[in-house]
Order: sequence, then C-alpha cells, then structure tokens
Amino acid sequence: MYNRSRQLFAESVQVLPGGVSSPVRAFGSVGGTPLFVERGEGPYLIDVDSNRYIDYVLSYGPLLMGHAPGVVVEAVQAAARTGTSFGAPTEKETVLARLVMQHMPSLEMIRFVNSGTEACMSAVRLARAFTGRNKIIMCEGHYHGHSDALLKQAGSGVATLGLQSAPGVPASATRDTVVVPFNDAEAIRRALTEHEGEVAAIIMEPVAGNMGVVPPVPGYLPLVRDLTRTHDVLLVFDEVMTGFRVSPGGAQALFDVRPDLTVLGKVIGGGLPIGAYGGRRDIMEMVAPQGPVYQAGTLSGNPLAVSAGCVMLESLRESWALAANAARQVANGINEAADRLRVPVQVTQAGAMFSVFFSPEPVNSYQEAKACSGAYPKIFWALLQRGIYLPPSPFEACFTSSVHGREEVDRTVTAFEAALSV
Ligand code: KE4
Repeated sequence: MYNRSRQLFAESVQVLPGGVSSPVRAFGSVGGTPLFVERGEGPYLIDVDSNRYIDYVLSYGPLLMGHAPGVVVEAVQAAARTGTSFGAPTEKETVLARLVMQHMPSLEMIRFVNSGTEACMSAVRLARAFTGRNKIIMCEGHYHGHSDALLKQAGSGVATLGLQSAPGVPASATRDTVVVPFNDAEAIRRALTEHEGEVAAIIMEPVAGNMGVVPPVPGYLPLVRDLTRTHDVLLVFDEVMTGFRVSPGGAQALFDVRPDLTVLGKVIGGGLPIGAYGGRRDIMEMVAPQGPVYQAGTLSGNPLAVSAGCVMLESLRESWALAANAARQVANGINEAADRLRVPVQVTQAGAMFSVFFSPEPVNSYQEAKACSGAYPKIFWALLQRGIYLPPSPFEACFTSSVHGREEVDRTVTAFEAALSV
C-alpha cells in the first residue's frame, strides 16, 4: 500500500529535517508515513505506490483549478521558454496586479513577493512604519507565516506540532505582539484600550483556515473594522488562504468589510511560489523605492508565477463557482450522513474551503477547535484508505477545485459515511 513512500521517507529523513520541506507534510499529527507524490491529475493525487486519491489538500489552497490545468501548464511553459527570471520589471506583473484589483478594489497598489510569510512580514513592517507604532494584535490559532513577530500562539503547523514556544524567536521579537481569541470583539476592544496609542495594526484571517475553517460570527468583522477606526489602527486582512476562495473577491467582498491592507498568496500563483501585499495607496506609497519602507526580493514578480496567476484569475469566476459548488455539496452530504448516523459533527464551509469538526457544539475559536481535534487521525486514515486525501492535520482546511465533479463529491460523501461508521 505505501511501500515506496516508506522507502523514500527513510531516505528523505537522512537529509531533510523530518524528511519534509514543510512540517505539516510529515503526518506528525495523524501518525504513519507521509505519502510521497508521483503526480497530480485534476482533482486526483497519485502517490508513488500508484494509490489514487481525491485530493482535498490541493497544495493547501493554490490549486483552484485542480492539478496541472492545461491553461496553467501552457502559460508556465511559454513563460519559461522566454526566460525564468530577469530581475527586471515585466508587463505581466502589471496585468496580474490589475486582475487582482478587479476582484479586490481595496488594493489600490500591490507588491508581489515570494510567499505568504514574506507578504505578512512586509505588511506588518509597513503598518508599523505608516503609523509610527510597534504593537500588532493577532488572533490565537491564526497563521500568518513564520516571521518572528507573528510566531506567537499561531495555528497551522505550529498548532499541529503543539509547539508552545518558538525557539529562536527572541522575546523582543514578540514583545509587541498581542494575541486575542478569534471571534471575540470585546477582547479586541480591551486590547486596543489597554494599548491605546501603541498599536499599529490588527492582522487576522477574516475566515480562519489554520485551525480548521472557522468563519467569523455574525457582526464580528464589521465590529473589528469599527474598533480599528475608533482607535486609529490599521486593519490587515490576511487573505492568503481566503482570497479568491471564500468568494471571488475574498472575505472582504463576502462580508463587505474593507481592510486597509490585504495579504495574498496561493491562488494568485497557481501553485508557483508567490505572495503579495497591497491596499490603500497612501500606505503602499511608503514601500521602497517609492518610499522608505524597505522590502525586496530576487524572484519577486517571477514571470512563471505571475503567468500562472494571470491565467488563474482570468477564469476566476467560473473556477470559483464550480469549486464552491463542490464544497457545498460535500458539506451537505457529510451533514446528511452524520445526521443519519447520529454522529455529532460541525461542518463549516466558506466558498471553496471546508472543515469537519467532531463536536456537538459549533466551533468559534482555536480553543474549541483544539478541544475536539482528538478524533481527527482516525477519520483521516479511514478516509485515506477509501481514496480520500484530507490534510494530515485538524488545524488545516479542506479545499475543492473547479474539477471536483459530481462523481468526486459522491465518492467523498460515501467514504465519509463509511469512515464515520467505523
Ligand atoms: P506561506 O509562507 O506558506 O506561503 O504562507 C504563509 C501563510 C500566511 N497566511 C495564511 C492565512 C496561510 O494559510 C499561510 C500558509 N498556509 C499554510 C497552510 N495552512 C501553508 C502550508 C504549510 O505550512 O506547509
């Protein structure tokens, strides 16, 4: 079943810490040997032992059109034939910027970088420079990449590994990071009052995806926006995951809340390395070389990633509608199966991403997500053995694509019904 993956893992652990290039891939949270991938095909992942799965990881979000969509492959091949990197501006960067702005008008200017981490880190530096203040408020269980200031009670792989501290991150780096529970506006009000005049920005995932998918409770985001305005603090939406996934215009369109800055990644690179931050012109004009806030990158605006991103966004509305429909059908099917089996689950779905919490009560925070994460490994393996590949951690989101069709949905729901019966 997994012999070749086991062999490759035995080799990779010799040279890669944990045998992987990113912690969550090591299956630490669910046990067993991580799957080594041979190839992806549309909604399917094929591992090196020729096992075939319906893929709900989709590289943790970028693949809104599934694996190796023809138009993206052709765009990347064509770009590569003219050169892989120039260290000079290209027209495609402006084209991608305009495509982003069509869907997210709050971004009046944008800077491309190479990862969500880099984009979040740069957005924090920019917010601090613009306001002249140092403190940053973030939410427990949210994940904004692994830059020092934001590695505090974070979600995703940090939560997966149960890391209580961040070795190598000096206290001085997180001294100005204030952590509050998600979905608790009073906690934000208290933090803003306690640190009046000291806070540069609140950064948050407007729909949490790194504790499982946890939407904002009704009224939360508009209230946060009001509080940031009252206290003259910037609001930064980290839409690396939610952007172009919870709606074509991201969470800011879905909930009609306009942030001052937005962080992007994943979908805008179609699976190639990319990140971006953007927002109000008066803020973005502070970014070097137009302004004094320094941020740079050898491969920023890389022509292959930007070409892939342009193709992804050119057909965004159609892709998103199909992917969101698949997510909705899977979510409904799991709910109906769980009802039939009287298994208490909370299925959360926001556009083309969803999660299943094994809890009788709604999950609105990281602590609540953590409290019901114990059942996840059993379900993960029961589904994997039925050809369904979920993220190997309860602190991740499940993603659908435009090519997850009725057949994949039906097979997924059938597998869930069997797994929930185990
Ligand atoms: P990257 O540096 O991994 O490109 O992006 C960091 C990041 C920032 N903000 C949000 C909301 C994110 O979800 C991420 C990265 N997401 C994780 C998965 N939850 C990346 C997967 C991994 O760490 O291997």
